[in-house]
This record gives sequence, structure tokens and C-alpha cells, in this order.
Amino acid sequence: MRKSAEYALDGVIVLTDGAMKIMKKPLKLYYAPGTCALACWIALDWAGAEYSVEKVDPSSDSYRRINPLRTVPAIDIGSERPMTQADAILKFIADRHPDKNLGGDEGEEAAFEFDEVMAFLSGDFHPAFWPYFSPGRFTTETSEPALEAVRTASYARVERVLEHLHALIGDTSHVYRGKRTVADGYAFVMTNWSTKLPVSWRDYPNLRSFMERMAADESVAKVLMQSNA
Ligand SMILES: N[C@@H](CCC(=O)N[C@@H](CS)C(=O)NCC(=O)O)C(=O)O
Repeated sequence: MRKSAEYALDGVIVLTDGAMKIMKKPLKLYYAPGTCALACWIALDWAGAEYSVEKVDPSSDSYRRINPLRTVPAIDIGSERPMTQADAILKFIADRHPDKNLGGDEGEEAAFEFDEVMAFLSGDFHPAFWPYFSPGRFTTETSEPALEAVRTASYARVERVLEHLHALIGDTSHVYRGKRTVADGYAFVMTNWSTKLPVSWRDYPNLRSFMERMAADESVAKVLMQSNA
């Protein structure tokens, strides 16, 4: 009887009695409560992936060794170093579980549209909130009125991205082509950041129904509860 094992990037291939079994290494997500990292957690759950999560302080020295940029998410996929960038992680999760159909549709235009949505979320939507959450990064002034002025300046940009998301979703309750994808979880956790702003998702009917539908999702509710525990 031949027994052998060899390592592949994403798991272990075990050959026993001629049978081959592919065991994917469990994934480990690094997150902080309330952040975009929760989108990856939701995606892992929707995908039915084998995973664990670790709560981190992104500003800590210990986390710097995991992600030198000191931002969450990061994910250990069993490669030499943890991988980063929410949009890349989300696409990885969707690609790894094709049976769950959480990514873009086939075809040139459909694939482009999915990348376009993901780029909008990571490159426009997310940064719109930076001046609100971290005003000190956008001014050399340190007084509270100066910081408040930066926060106030963020509202116009937040309004623009909320409006765009509202139009993308339309009456479908989904961000991409009327179907559930990893983009839904990504949009949900970041749209939630607007809750306390003068302009929020509550001002847009399509966003309201999207947010309500997502909040009722079993995986989303679980992730929100466990991440805040
Ligand atoms: N480009 C990164 C940005 C990630 C990011 O900014 N994450 C925020 C939480 S939503 C963070 O870790 N902030 C901590 C900090 O900037 O100090 C990505 O898309 O993953």
C-alpha cells in the first residue's frame, strides 16, 4: 500500500490506497470590531469555509508583524505571510468556493462589472469615511473645531457614494446584478458607518431595504453579535 503526502499552497494532498483527498487548510481572519474586516467574516460564513477569527488591535506592535500597514483585514491562508486588502480577500473567498456563486458572473462584461463594483467599494466608498473617522490625518491642526471641520467636509463625499450605491442596488437588494455576492457584505458593513452621520443609509429607500435584508441574514447577525462580544 502506497502512502504519501505532499504539500500544496492551499492544503495537503493525501494519497491513501490510490485515493486522493484534498484538504484545504483552515483560514484565519484577523479583524477588529466594526471594521471592513467583518465583510470577510460574512463571506467566509456564506461560503461555508473552515475558518477561525482573531480579534486584533490594528495599531499594536504585534499586529504590525501580521500586516505592516497596520490595517485589518488580514487573512492567513497557509502561505508564507498573511494576505491583506479586503477586496482581494473577498475575491479569494468567492473564487475558492465557486459552488456558492459569491463572485462575478462569467463573461467579459459581467466580470468587468464585478471588478468595477469591488473597486468602487474599496477605492471610493471606504475612503469617503476616512476624514470622518480619522480627521487628524487630514489636517495639521489639532483643535476640536479644526477636526470637526474635516469631519463635516466628509459628508459631501459620503453622500456621493451612498447615492451611487443606492443606484447600483436599485430595487434588487443586491449590489451586483441582483444576486448575493461578497460585495453585499462589503457594502453592508461600510454603509453601516453612515448610521450616525447627518447623511445616512436611512435617507435612501434602496439602501434601507438592503440594510434591513442584510441585518436579517443569519450569517450577518452572527458576525455582528460575535464580533462585538
Ligand atoms: N486598503 C485596506 C484598508 C483597510 C483599512 O483601512 N481598514 C481599517 C478598518 S475598516 C483599519 O484597519 N484602520 C486602522 C488604521 O487605519 O489605523 C483594505 O481595503 O483592506
